[in-house]
Amino acid sequence: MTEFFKDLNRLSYDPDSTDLAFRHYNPDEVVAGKRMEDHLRFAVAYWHSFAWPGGDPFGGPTFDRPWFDESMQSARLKADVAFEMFDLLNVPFFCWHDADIRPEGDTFAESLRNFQEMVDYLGTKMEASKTKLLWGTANLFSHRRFMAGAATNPDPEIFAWSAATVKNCMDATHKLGGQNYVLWGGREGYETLLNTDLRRERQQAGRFLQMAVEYKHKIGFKGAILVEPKPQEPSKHQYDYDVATVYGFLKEFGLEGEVQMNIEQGHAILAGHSFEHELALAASLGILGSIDMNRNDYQSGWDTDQFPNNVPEVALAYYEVLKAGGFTTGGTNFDAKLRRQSLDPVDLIAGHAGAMDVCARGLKAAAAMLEDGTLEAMRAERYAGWDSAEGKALLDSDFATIAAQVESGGTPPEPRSGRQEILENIVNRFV
Ligand code: XLS
Ligand code: NI
Ligand code: NI
Repeated sequence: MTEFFKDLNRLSYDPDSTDLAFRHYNPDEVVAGKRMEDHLRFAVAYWHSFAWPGGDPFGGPTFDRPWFDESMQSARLKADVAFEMFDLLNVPFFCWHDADIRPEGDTFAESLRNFQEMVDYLGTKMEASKTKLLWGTANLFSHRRFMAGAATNPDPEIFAWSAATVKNCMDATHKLGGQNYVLWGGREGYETLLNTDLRRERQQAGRFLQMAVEYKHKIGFKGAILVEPKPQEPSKHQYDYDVATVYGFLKEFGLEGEVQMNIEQGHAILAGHSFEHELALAASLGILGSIDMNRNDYQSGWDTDQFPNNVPEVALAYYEVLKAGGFTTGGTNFDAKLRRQSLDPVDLIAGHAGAMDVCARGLKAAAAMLEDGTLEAMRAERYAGWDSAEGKALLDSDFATIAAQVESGGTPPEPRSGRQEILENIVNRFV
């Protein structure tokens, strides 16, 4: 045990507790035919919890962690502390970027050596732990070399550097038994058209993603490749704006059967959508992979990456996940960071524990709404006309035939209530 969490004990399920405990998340409790842990598949994000120093645009680091120097010894201490937290929280998964787990070297080769050594170190830690790897990914946005993008960079050397980085991150994810590999488009976008060849950059991004898919098959990685859409920040215009945009992109490059989505609540909000919209759309397109369950401040217009704390919202999200059949390789990653005044180790535990409870409540509410069935029955009733013989025939017909029928018809159709308030009242019974 390191010094960091030494005063804290493993959290347990205790609905009456007024102390640090799970009051709603009970991993073994069966909800809709499955253990809660197997539904929710929680993951801790290594970067926000252990690598982020608490800076903002107006001030530097606020967190004082004993591993905040770029040495291998500190990287190992960080991993020791991370696995202690995974154990305290009893989480089944974690996620990393290469840059979170290893110190940057002076050359590519040196960074790679550090990375591979740390991947082996994580592998050893994982053998002694229940916590598995939900996904790995590459940080292709923090270092100044990526300031104009990675795959979409005007300089081919940066494309090559990025491809080599993703290749090694995919190898590492495969080696650690990762269930998915994620590509978030970091700075794959632009600031001004005045210096940007938009057409060329999209082609580069498409080819890059094809190469990732080709490499997945080459090494026999069985996990899913996931793209994480985001409309802005850091780039003013991001090519992977939202689920609909990315789907069009996948179609253009022939990847719609190969790549799924990692959908983040905060990114959906930035795109002007609700989280459940993005989830429902991805599910309807057959590309719902995994979720980043961290919310944004609704006023800031910024990706504030806060732990979820709104049960009704979370319930509607899990409702879509459950309707889609639940996660397969995916899970619930907390891509969330503490507020920068939350300095103490206990804040890290409380942030995650509270978020896990909120998700548990959301999941139970979603399962209850599905089991009750009223929402689905009312939706089905609303579209029942399309199940009739006439309704079915309509889509195989043509404008002229349809017009002839309508022109010779009798009474005009009567509009019917969409019953939104009644439906919202039904949801309110469960949350
Ligand atoms: C940033 C993204 C990032 C991805 C992983 O906004 O959410 O954290 O999840 O690169
Ligand atoms: Ni984000
Ligand atoms: Ni994310």
